[in-house]
Amino acid sequence: RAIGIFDSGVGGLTVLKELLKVLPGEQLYYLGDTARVPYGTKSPGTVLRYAQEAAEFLVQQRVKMLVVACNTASAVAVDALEQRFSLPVVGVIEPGARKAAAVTKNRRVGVVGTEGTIRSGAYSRAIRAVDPNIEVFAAPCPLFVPLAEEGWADHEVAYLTAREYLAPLIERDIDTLVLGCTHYPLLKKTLHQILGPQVQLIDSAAETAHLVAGLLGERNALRSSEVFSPRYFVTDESTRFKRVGGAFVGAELHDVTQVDLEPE
Ligand code: DGN
Repeated sequence: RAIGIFDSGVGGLTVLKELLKVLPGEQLYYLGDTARVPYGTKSPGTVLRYAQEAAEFLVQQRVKMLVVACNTASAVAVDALEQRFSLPVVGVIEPGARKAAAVTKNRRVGVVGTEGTIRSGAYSRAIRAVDPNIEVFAAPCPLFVPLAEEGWADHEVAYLTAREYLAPLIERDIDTLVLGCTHYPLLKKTLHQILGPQVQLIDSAAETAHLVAGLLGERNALRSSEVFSPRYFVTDESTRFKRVGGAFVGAELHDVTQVDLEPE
């Protein structure tokens, strides 16, 4: 049975890409709610409802596990999904938070994400649950999402935008920065340039893939000789998803089906 991954749109493909690296022998089903993206600016109640509908769809496809690839949805929906469905539910916040708490030396951690993710305080809570002595400084960086989708992650505009957003975090002398949004791994190079080599970037997508691999027994899957290509489901027409998503994954996306999540 497949692993079900969902996100508000193309961003969660950064998580899918990491999963493909560590679990090439697993069938992946990816649902991008492209008709209702973005989740990052919406209220927690709306995001929770969207996440429940997305999860319901994947459960109907008989997936064995749910990966909530969207940080905004992970921040508000993981507990509710765990209660509603009897299968493992993995969000992206916990793995990124744990890694950040493990690597910080000066116990000053920065978190960047969408408005919704930062407003929820989910990363701060998860980091401080590991070590209450860590100080967490958070900054919403909403413009990173369209910059990444436009293919401008390494462009001067991205650099100037990032410099504005990161200035308050640099002032706080952070030594670790959590990339708390699906799109932000694409900006790693730009963020490194601004923060310098002394600040470690934590990629929640990669950390989540490692956690999933651990849960499934990584070695068994890696020994599998069969390599599956993912199936994609989207809620809007698929043209833009294929174009922008293809650039996120670094490969052409085949097998994309449009579906309707809204109850009749
Ligand atoms: N996928 C969202 C997240 O990780 O928070 C970003 C895209 C969005 O919905 N704004």
